[in-house]
Amino acid sequence: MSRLVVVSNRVADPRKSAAGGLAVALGDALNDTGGLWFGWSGRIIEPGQSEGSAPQLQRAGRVTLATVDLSREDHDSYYLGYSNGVLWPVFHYRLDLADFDAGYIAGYRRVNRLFAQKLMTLLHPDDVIWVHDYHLIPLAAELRAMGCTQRIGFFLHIPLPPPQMLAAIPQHEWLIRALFAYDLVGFQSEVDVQHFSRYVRNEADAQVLGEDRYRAFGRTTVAQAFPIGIDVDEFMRLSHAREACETYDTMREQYSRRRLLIGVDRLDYSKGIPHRVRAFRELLKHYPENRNSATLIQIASPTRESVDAYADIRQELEGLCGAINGDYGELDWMPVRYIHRTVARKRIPGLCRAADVGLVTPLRDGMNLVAKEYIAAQNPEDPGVLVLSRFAGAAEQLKEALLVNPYDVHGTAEAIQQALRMPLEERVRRHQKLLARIREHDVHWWRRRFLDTLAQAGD
Ligand code: ADQ
Repeated sequence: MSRLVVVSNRVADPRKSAAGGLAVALGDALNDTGGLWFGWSGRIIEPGQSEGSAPQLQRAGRVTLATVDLSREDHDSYYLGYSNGVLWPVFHYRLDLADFDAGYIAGYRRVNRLFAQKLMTLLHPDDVIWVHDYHLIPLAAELRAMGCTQRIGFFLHIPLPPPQMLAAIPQHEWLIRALFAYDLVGFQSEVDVQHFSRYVRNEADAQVLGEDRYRAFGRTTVAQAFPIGIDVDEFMRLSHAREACETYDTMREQYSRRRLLIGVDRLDYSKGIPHRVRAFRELLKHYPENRNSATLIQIASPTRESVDAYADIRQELEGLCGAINGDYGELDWMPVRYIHRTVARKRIPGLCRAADVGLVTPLRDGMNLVAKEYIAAQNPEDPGVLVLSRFAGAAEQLKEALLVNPYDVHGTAEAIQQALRMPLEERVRRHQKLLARIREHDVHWWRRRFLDTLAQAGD
């Protein structure tokens, strides 16, 4: 059997917990198969310090972690600059937040070349290489230029925007051309595939060869949707473990007479957290029965804090939560509990199970795993209700959630009220369907389908 080589910006010990969808999903996938996981070590070499030349290798169970360090300059232009200052906002439809500094692209190219050079020294002839996410779009093109002939697949964890929006990136054509160096390109949702297909037909005169095969730039690739899932069984096991049960009991005890709503996200502007908090304020305003009762717990883990847009959203959110607590709070009740921290992974299922309503309302999201975790954590005999943004990739699958437009603050408040009042029978019916769906398309299914398709692509 060929060895699986996973490449992503960061690697993480798959035996430890992580906040971030990619780390969680890849950790689960690699734990099953074993293999090599290659990426940045998280270390930055300051000017004057010397860089190690060979990748650092470390064993983590069945997985070998191979990491390289980055210089300060490369980190700033590749990671903060091009990846998170250009690609992340534009791919999340936020041209207004993009910082098109012409200097970033050189660093992005340099780091992709560096990754390719270092990875080449570790490859075996029959390896299958699986590259992840927007940081590494040109990696296969670099590897091919160095003579790599192994099968290479790419999976984009974030959305692909419509062609007109993609075209705002000065290097858009170069980026899409680079995707054709892969044998298979995977997206989260059908909408993303449609955007890819429209882009390559209109901007690159691509021929569509059938069976999701596209020919352009003198190469053929296959593009398909592979909606990522969670490890449902593992998450359920976690739900019944001591930490989750403790968290559940504490929450239910503290909020015994109250209704609980939960949001768990990285503090990212794509997640729509301020819109969600405004919707909650609207709920308190229009449905006074929820005052002194409904409590929103919003957990938002710190992320990318040295990018300006992230500092702005943090300030906005702190102001909003403070204002709502000031306007509606009582001596013994605060409407919003905002926690700017990463919660231990083992506690998340307990929190989700204790919540009557799960709020997953991103303005745009590739998939959103929290939506699936919320479903997996529920008590099937008395489940909570998922309120889900129609702009999350997950909405293509999770039709029995209450789907909302997160920009419509009033409409979202109405959906929350509907969730809080939903009769048990309807909650159970919806939950059963949602659970069946996330079980069928779990993380193991996702990995198998991607790797099986990659094995056949290019034949
Ligand atoms: P993310 O944007 O990181 O992932 P998401 O899919 O929601 O988003 O995954 C977040 C993961 O981190 C979940 O497992 C969640 O439990 C955990 N997490 C989030 N906030 C946390 C907190 N405060 N404390 C502890 N844990 C926390 C990207 C894309 C998504 C896509 C995934 C996987 O943006 O659209 O679903 O990759 O492909």
